[in-house]
Amino acid sequence: MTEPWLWWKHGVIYQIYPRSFYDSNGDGVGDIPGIIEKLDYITALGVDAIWLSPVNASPMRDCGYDISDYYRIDPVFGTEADFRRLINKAHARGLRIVMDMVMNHTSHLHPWFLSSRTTRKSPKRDWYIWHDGHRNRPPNNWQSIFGGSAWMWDEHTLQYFLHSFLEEQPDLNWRNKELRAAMYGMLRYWLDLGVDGFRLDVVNWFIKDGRFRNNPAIPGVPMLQKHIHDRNRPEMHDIMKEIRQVLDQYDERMAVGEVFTMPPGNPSLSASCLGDGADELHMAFDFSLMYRPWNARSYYRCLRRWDRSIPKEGWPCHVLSNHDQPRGMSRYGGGRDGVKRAKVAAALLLTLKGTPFLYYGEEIGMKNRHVPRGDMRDPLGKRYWPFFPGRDPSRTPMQWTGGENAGFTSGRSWLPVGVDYRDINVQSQENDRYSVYRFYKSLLALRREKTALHRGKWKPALKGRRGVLGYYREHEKNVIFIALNFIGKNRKVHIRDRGQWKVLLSTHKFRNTYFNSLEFNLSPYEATVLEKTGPLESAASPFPGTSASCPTR
Ligand code: ISL
Repeated sequence: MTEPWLWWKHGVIYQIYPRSFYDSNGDGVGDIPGIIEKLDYITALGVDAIWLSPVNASPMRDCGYDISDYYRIDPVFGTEADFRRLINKAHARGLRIVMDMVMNHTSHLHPWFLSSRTTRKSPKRDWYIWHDGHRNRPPNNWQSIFGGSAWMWDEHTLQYFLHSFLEEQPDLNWRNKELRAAMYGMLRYWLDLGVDGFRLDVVNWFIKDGRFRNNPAIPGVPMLQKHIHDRNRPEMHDIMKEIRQVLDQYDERMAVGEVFTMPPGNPSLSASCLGDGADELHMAFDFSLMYRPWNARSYYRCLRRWDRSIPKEGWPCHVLSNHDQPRGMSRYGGGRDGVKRAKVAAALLLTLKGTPFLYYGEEIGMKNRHVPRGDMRDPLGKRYWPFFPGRDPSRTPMQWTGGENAGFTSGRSWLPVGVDYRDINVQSQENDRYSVYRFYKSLLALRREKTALHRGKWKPALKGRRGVLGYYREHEKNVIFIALNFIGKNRKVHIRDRGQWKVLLSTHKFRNTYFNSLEFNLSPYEATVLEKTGPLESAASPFPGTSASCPTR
């Protein structure tokens, strides 16, 4: 029997970086009322849920990934009433809301930490990770991902505390049962309010080695270490099980884990966070594709590895861009070929087996923007300039129009808008049927319409040799074939698969709409989606971004 439609499994999730989506009050920072104003846009795009990067109260040392009150909404984004309004209005449109929960650490200004650091006898002392160290030296060699030792000396109580990120982000002690209970209570608060799910920040870092052993060095790579004792501990699975139990007390709620490793992309570790497929997280990110060069073979290998890692009852998800990484469009090289590659990437993301995550602006092919030092907001950029530009370049405001500030704000925008906003913006792309936006929209509609695309099996057929990736998606009688040409040369698809094949959607104009076998030519950077059909119907001539079954106009 066909499983009922599940929003997080069969739908598509759209990540919003709230500071940069839409500013409703002219203070230069995006806000929740701004997201509410754009709900029609989000619904029309055709996604099923939105994930908001953190909106909780925060001193913003790490742009909200340093929470000082889990129960409040930061005034920069609006009020608790605004957030409730967002939930209600989104739900009225059939859109789900996913909150970003940062529970590995809090802000150094969270009352728990303020209490924890007042005296060693504080009831909150053990909610964080404190240690005497060894003869004026930190307890061990653990390094913060943001640079330097992960231990900070506290003059007042004469102990070190752990911070895997900034020193303004002290790590919580998940071995403490009271802390766990407080966290689960907090999750319940938001679930009771109607939140549909959580993206769990660095979920693989929650538990640290109880004996504080040193991490081994990486031979030949000075300064770096294998993080085996401060991350990826086996005990993390108990926490994921407990989180799942909290969610399972509600209907259709979801948790997706950010599993961040160095080097990035560890599919088996990510997949392990799904447990047996039903007892830990619903989904976990694997970032392998984001770090791959634009190469069909290399993409195929990543996808195969990811597919094989997922437990039988588990469900994968896929992501090409987020607020920490350079935007896909910039990785694909920008320019004319960049746009073509972005469409191939879109077709890939939206036709794979597993939940796709889109990052705001990806649907119009937004690029990274160089952010001058004086405008930088990301602490990483400030710390590592000029060697690393930080993460601001992929967090610039959504480009709505070709007007002032790209239509994002009437004030002075918190980060400069992309230099290309006059050419690349929602308004112009809505009216251009060849645009990246229109292609995404068609793909999203098609994915929703075709059961094979949102639930079917994934069966690779062309494994990236000579630049072409081809795979089937199959669900009961619905059979779909996707052909993706990653390179700027003509290629042939030659698979003897008898039957009638109908082109549903393509980046290119097709002379025929129907084929008797999977034998056809692919133009440079062409992405085409075909469906196995019954007898020949009259051949319509498709054009980019459209299909007979999913017209865009
Ligand atoms: O952003 C990174 C490097 O460019 C990553 O190393 C990042 O720190 C890692 O993906 C963990 O990210 C998450 O937790 C951080 C926060 O700064 C990120 O924005 C968040 O996505 C600390 O909460």
